[in-house]
Amino acid sequence: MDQTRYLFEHLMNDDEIRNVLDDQSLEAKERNNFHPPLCEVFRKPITQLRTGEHHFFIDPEAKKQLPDIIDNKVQYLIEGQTDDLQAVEHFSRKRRIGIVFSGGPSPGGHNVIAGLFDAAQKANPDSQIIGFLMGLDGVIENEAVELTKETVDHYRNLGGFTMIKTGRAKINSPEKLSLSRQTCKALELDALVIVGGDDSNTNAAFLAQELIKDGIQVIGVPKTIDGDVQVRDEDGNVLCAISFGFHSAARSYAQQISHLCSDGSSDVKYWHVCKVMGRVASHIALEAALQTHANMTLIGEDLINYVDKKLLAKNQHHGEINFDAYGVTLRQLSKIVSQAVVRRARFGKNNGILIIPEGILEFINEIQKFIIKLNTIIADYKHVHGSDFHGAFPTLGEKLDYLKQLAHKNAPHSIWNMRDDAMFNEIPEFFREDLLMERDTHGNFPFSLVETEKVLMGLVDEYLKELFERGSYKLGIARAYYEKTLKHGGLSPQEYGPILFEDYNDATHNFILMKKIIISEARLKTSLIQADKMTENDDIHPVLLKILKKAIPDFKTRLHFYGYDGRGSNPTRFDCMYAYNLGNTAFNLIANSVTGQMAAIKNLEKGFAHWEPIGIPLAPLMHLEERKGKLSLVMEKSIVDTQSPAFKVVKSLRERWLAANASIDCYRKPAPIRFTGDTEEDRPITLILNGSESLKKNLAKA
Ligand code: FBP
Repeated sequence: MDQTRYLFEHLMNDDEIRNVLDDQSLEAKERNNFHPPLCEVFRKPITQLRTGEHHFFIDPEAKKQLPDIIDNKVQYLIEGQTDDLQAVEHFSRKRRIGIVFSGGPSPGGHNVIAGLFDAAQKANPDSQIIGFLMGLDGVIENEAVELTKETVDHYRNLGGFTMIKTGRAKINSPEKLSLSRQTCKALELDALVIVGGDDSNTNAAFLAQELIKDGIQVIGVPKTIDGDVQVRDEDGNVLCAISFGFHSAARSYAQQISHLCSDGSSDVKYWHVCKVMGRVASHIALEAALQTHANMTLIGEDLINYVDKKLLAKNQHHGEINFDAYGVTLRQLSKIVSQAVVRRARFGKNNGILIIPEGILEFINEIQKFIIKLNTIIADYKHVHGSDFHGAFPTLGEKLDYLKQLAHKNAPHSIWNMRDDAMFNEIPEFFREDLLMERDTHGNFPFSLVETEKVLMGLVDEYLKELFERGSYKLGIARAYYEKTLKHGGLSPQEYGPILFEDYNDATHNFILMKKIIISEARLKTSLIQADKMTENDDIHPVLLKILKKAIPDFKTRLHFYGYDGRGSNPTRFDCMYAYNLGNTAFNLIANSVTGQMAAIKNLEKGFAHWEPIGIPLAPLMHLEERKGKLSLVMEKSIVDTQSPAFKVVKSLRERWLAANASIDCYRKPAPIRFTGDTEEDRPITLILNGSESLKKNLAKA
C-alpha cells in the first residue's frame, strides 16, 4: 500500500484524528444544529395581513414607472384565522419560490434561505425552493437548482453566500427584464425573493412591476453589511433599522481592531490605521467605534459639517461668504488627525488606533467632486463613443491626456476645466490611478480598492514633520522618570528642568514637555551653553541626550484593511435570528399574495420580544438620483444621521476615547462572534442607543 493511502486509512480509523480533520469543525456542526427563535406570529399555523398607517413621500417618477405597485401599503403579519378554510387553503398551497443573492456577501444570507425553506415546507411539504446561481445573472440566464433539505441544513447559521453564490449583475435594461420574466415563467415560479442592497431592491421593484401581469410575486430582503438599507416613513417612524449582516461584519472588524488595541498599547510604537468597509455610509465605522473605543474614528457624514472658521472669517470682512470654507479637504482632514497624534504624544503616547470608513472619500470636498465628475466622464464616453473608456485609454497617461484635452476644449460648461486638471495633477500618481478605476456595473466607484488610508496618512506624516520642525510635536516625558534618570546620572533635575522643559515649574504636570526650540542635539547644546551649563568644547551629558531622545517622537503607522474578511464571517446570534425571521417573513408575505414588498422586521432596535415582521412597499422608497451621469429611479441609501443618538454619543465620548491625558486608554474588548452563551449582546450597539427612549429624552434636554 502506498504511504499516502496508508496514512489516509489510518486517519479514517482513528476517531480523535477523524474528528479534528473533519471539514466541518465542531463549531460549524453546533451552528448547523442551532434553531434561531421565531417571532411569535410565525409559530401560529397561518398568518394574515393588517395594513399599517404609514405615509411616504411619493416621487412622481416612481408613480409613472411603477404604476401597479405604487399604491402598496406597509403590511403587518398577524395571526391568521384557521377557521377561514379558504384562507388556510390558499396559505398552504404548494408553491415554487425562487431565491437569489445579489451584491456582496453578508453574514446571515444562508439563514434567509433556511427561513424561507422551513416556512414553505411547514405550510406545504411539497413546496419547492429554487436557488438562482451567481446572483441576478442566474435569473437572467436561467441558471438554477432546486434546494434540498440536506443542502439547506449544511449551511444553517454559517457565513458566506456559498450555497448559491452571488454576483453584481443587475436587471437594468428592457432585455434583461424580459429574459428574467422568461426564466420565472419557464420555471413556473409563484414568487421570486431577491436578497440584496439598495440597488437590488430597486431591481426587485422593477421586476415586481414587470411580473405582476404573470401573477408572479417579487419580494425584496434588506441585505448589506454596509447597514445603509434602512427605512423610515414620512413621520420618522423606523420600519427597518438595519440590514442583516451589518452586526456580524462590524463585530468581526471590531474584534480585529480590539486585538490591535491590545498589541498597540503593549508595544506602544505604532499608530494602527484601520480602514473598515462601507462603500459610502460610515455605519460600520460608528459601530466599530462603539465596540472598541478606539482612540479616533472618522465618520464621513460628520465631515460635511466641518467649517474652516479662519477662511470664513477672512471673507466675511468683505461681506462675502466663501463656500469653500464648508466641508473638509483632504489636507484639513490630515491636520485634524495630526492634532490628535500630537495631543496624545504630549502625554508620552506614541501609539494609537484610528478607524477610517472606506467611503470617507465621498465626504471630502475635492475628492467627491473628482469622483462625481469622473463618473460622468466615464459614463458619457460610452454614450457618445459606444466604446468603453477604460478600453479606449488603457494606461494612466492616456486617460490623463484625454482629461487634458477635455479641459483644453474650454467649453463654457465643460465638466472638466483647467482648474480641475491642475488640481487633479497635484494628487499622487497612485491615487489618481485609483480615482480613474473602472466603475462597477451600477456605475459605483470602487471605494474598497482605493488606498485612502495611504493617502491620508501620507499627508499626516508630512504635516507632523512640519509640526516637529516648528517644535510643536514632542513626546511628553513622565516627570518621575526624568527626575530619576537625572539623579541616576549625577545631575540635578531641579537645575536642568527649567532649561529643558516648558512647564517644569508647574508641579501639577506629571508629563513635562521639552521646550519648542530643542528639536535636535545641536539645539540642546545651544540651550545648555546659553544657560551656562556647558561650553562649546564639551560633549552633552549622556543622560541629557537620553532625555532628548525620549522627547523626539517617531511616528510609525501600520495600515490595515478590514473588508472581505468580516463580510465572510459567521453571523452573530442577532444576524442568525434576524435573517432566519426575514426568510420566514418573505414566505408569509408571499403566502398572503403581496408583491413589490420588502420583508422587514420592525422594532429591531428594541430587542427580540418586540420584533414585528412586516412588508414595506418598495415603490414608495424609490426616488430620482444621478447614476452614471443620468437621473435614475433608485432606492435611497441611508447614511449616518449626525443627529442620531448613536452618533451624538460617539461625539460626546471622542475626547475620552482619544485619551490625550495621563490616564490609560479606554479600549473595550468586544466578544468574539458567537451565537450561544449568556453574554452575547442581543443587537448592535448603534441600535441600542438609537432605540433608547431615556437617551432620546436626555439628549433633548441637553
Ligand atoms: P453590497 O452593497 O452589495 O452589500 O456590498 C457592500 C460591499 O461589501 C461594500 O462594503 C464594499 O465597498 C463593496 O461591497 C465591495 O465590492 P466588491 O465585492 O465588488 O469588491
